[in-house]
Order: sequence, then C-alpha cells, then structure tokens
Amino acid sequence: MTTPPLKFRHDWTVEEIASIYTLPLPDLLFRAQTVHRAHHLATEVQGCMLLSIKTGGCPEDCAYCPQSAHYKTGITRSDLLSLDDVTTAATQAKAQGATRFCMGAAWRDVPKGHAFDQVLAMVRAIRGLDMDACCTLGMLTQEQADALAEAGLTAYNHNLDTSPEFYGSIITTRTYEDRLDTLARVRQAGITVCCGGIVGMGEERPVRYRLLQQLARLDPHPESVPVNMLVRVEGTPLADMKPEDPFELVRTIASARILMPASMVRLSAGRMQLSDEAQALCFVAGANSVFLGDRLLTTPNPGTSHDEQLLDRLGMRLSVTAPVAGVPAHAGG
Ligand code: SAM
Ligand code: DTB
Ligand code: SF4
Repeated sequence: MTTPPLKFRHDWTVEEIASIYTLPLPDLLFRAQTVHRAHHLATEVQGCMLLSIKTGGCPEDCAYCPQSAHYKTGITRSDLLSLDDVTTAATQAKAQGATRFCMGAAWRDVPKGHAFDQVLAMVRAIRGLDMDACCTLGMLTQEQADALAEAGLTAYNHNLDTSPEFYGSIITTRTYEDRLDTLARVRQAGITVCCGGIVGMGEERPVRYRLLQQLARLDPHPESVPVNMLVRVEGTPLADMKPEDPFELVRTIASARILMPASMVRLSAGRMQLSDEAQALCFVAGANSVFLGDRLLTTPNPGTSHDEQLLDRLGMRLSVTAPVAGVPAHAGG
C-alpha cells in the first residue's frame, strides 16, 4: 500500500517560528497537542536503545562531546564492538521494550573495509530481531549510504545540532554544508532521516528558531527529530555552561511538533537533569520517544525501571510496535 505524501510546510519564516515559540505556554502546549493528536497516539512513546559501538578518540572538535579527541574527558576509548556483543545488546534492548536500536560510532566519517562490513552485519542482525535499526557514524559517501540501505537500515542519525550562524562556535572541523550533504545522501539512498539538535549550549532563542527552520526546510521533513538537552561533561569546553531552563526545552519540542507534524520528536539526551514533571511537559508538548536504559552513549540516562514507573504514573506506555516512519500512526487519539 502506498500512502500519498503529506502536504507539510517547508518555508516557515523565522518570524513565524518566533511567534509560535514565544506563545504563552498554555497556548503553545494546546497548539502542539492538537497537531500531535492529529498524527500520533498521544499516550504512547517509542522506546529506543542506544549503544556506543566505537567509543572516543573522534577527530572532530564538537564542543559538547565527551568523545572528541580534542578534550580530556576521562572516557574509556574502545574499538569497534563485535557482532556478538551488539546482537546480545539488541536482544536485551528488545526485552526491555525497545523497538528501535541505535548504534553510535565516534568517527568523523566511516572507514572503508572491514569495520564498515561489520557495521552492515550489525544492521542486518538488528533487522533480523524485527527492530528499527538506526546508526550514526559521521559523514557518509553515497556508496556507503546505499550499502546501509541495502543492509536494511531504517534510519541514519546526523544532527544539524544548532543554527548555521552559531555552528562555527561549537564545531570547527566540519561545516553545516558537510552535514547537509550527508543528509542528502541518506535521503537519496532511501533511508529515513534522523536529524535534530541540542538545547542549552549558551545559544539564545533566535538560534533555536533558525535550527528549527533548517530542520523543517528539509523536504521531506526528517522522520525523526531528536531534541537533546546539553549534558555538561567535565573536560569539554561546555562543561561549565549555565543549566538551561527546562521550559526552553519544552518550547523547542512543542515548536518542532507544530512545524513537523508527522515526525517522531525524540526527548533524547539530558533527561538526568529533568524532573519527572518537566519530562511530562515534554510529552504533552509532543515528544513521543525516549532512550531506555541507564546509559546513552557515554553518559548516564534514567534507566528503564524509572521510565516504566514514570509512564505508569502518567497513564502512558511504551509503543509495542515501531511506528512506521513518516506515516501518521494514528489520527484522533
Ligand atoms: N559522530 C557522529 C556524529 O556526530 O554524527 C555520531 C555520534 S554523536 C555522539 C550524535 C549526537 O549526539 C550529536 O550530534 C549531538 O547532537 C549529540 N550529543 C553528543 N554529545 C552530547 C552532549 N554532551 N549533550 C547532548 N547531546 C550530545
Ligand atoms: C542524538 O541526537 N542523541 C543521541 C543519539 N542522537 C545518538 C546521543 C546522545 C549522546 C549524549 C552524550 C553521550 O552519552 O555521550
Ligand atoms: Fe565525534 Fe560525533 Fe562527538 Fe562530534 S559529536 S566529536 S563527530 S562523536
């Protein structure tokens, strides 16, 4: 069955985005919930599990990242994990309720040869467990994107992170254009796009408007939009950043939901710094996915039993099946 493409806007102006983002919170949440309920089940969130398959020693200088070789953050570097280890982790993730398994590698770009073949085998193994498979490996050539598609990869995560204007104060070793080029190759290969950003890196609101504008400009919209709250890691240039007001995260999520109605909006890194109440507001704002487990890639995460309790208290639950990317899971609920 083919579903006709949804007619969503890609030409939001910064002024329009600002007027949404700055609405009185009750009005913003009402508008976001209305959009959310037209496209998603408002009481379910997708559980995803992250695994770092190659940790640390990354040549890029992303100012937020504990895995950059430019900073001394005390993480333990590790080479590519074995296929067995990854299959075991994915099997455990499924048992904990995850329907999407995401592998992260601290590479600037994907090395050719054996390592890439191993990643392809990992993708096949995850798909064999009937889970969505996502990976984030840095920049890709078209050939690599096509091979990942052939292996059955569901999604490729490659974040724009922030606005084009602020980007240079966070990362100097690659450009916004490099990111957009890889995203175009992912799209060209027929893999769904997972692309989002980070809140709390010292940016002002207009930076967030521009990030949201760039994300919504992608046509089609990214099927998956991770919204991360900065995890301040000792040793990185952003370690002493002032904690961001959680309401700014809620506003960012609500705006993303309104701009990109059918996308999965993922409440990603930073939940250790959020109260249960703030997380609940994020769900009301339209977030419909969390990372399960007590670890993200290298930093702590609340853990599956905490999340089970939280969702239970909210009368919500984990979705049992992976939502079909880009297709409205539900209208009305
Ligand atoms: N090397 C690959 C890349 O950059 O695309 C993949 C791994 S990287 C860890 C994936 C994303 O995690 C980054 O784009 C960033 O948005 C997010 N991230 C990394 N460190 C973070 C931190 N300390 N706080 C919040 N988000 C972070
Ligand atoms: C994304 O946007 N957030 C996830 C996922 N994509 C790969 C990663 C968050 C990493 C947080 C820092 C760490 O644990 O190393
Ligand atoms: Fe490397 Fe990705 Fe971390 Fe940047 S975010 S330093 S590219 S692992």
